[in-house]
Amino acid sequence: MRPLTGYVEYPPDEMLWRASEFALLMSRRRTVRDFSARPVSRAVIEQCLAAAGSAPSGANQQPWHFVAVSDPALKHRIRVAAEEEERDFYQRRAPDEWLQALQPLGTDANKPFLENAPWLIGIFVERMGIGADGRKTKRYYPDESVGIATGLLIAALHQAGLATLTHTPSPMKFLNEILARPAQTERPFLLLVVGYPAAGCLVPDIHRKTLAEIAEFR
Ligand code: IYR
Repeated sequence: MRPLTGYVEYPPDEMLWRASEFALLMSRRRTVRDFSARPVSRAVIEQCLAAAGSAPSGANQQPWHFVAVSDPALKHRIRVAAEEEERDFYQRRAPDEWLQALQPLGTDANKPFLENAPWLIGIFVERMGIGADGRKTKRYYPDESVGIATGLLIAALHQAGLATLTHTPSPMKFLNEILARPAQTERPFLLLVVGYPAAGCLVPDIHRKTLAEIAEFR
């Protein structure tokens, strides 16, 4: 154990102001599906990944791995593989109820953003470790941990002025192969598309639940 350092306390009025400012900032985040090809520097992505890596995790195992892809050839391979799965999803696998739920979002099997956007971040969950003796070691709450890290990553990218799309091609096993991640220990969690919104980008006219709808106080 060592003393807590780095903690900052704010006076109550400043605390409320900071909380409100952050809520306002995050209320401006929108998922975007139409990306500009404008490049984004690797340094920005690195800092946002560093923020993601600050997430709390089960037994501090930090069971996440991020693969940031800007290489056009790799992005092309990911697009081809994802669209193949998505065609099967939209044409065969998806139940009507699911397709109806997706209708307001206007999604389909075409995923041009997987090539247009400057960065794709493949996020993997380390489901187990391999000990020095080669035996499997347990991971605790890996999905919760990687979910929290992903939330921090999306918030960091948003506050840097970048748009994201949380993309979940299903199934996404192909990401292990294309991004050369060990399938025995890691499972793809999701693919985050990152960049600037395209000029004239449209978003679905959907609304967030109110505070009263999502929370209560007792
Ligand atoms: N993976 C598909 C379908 C899809 C599923 C959900 I749940 C969404 O919120 C959006 C899309 C796709 O990416 O199109």
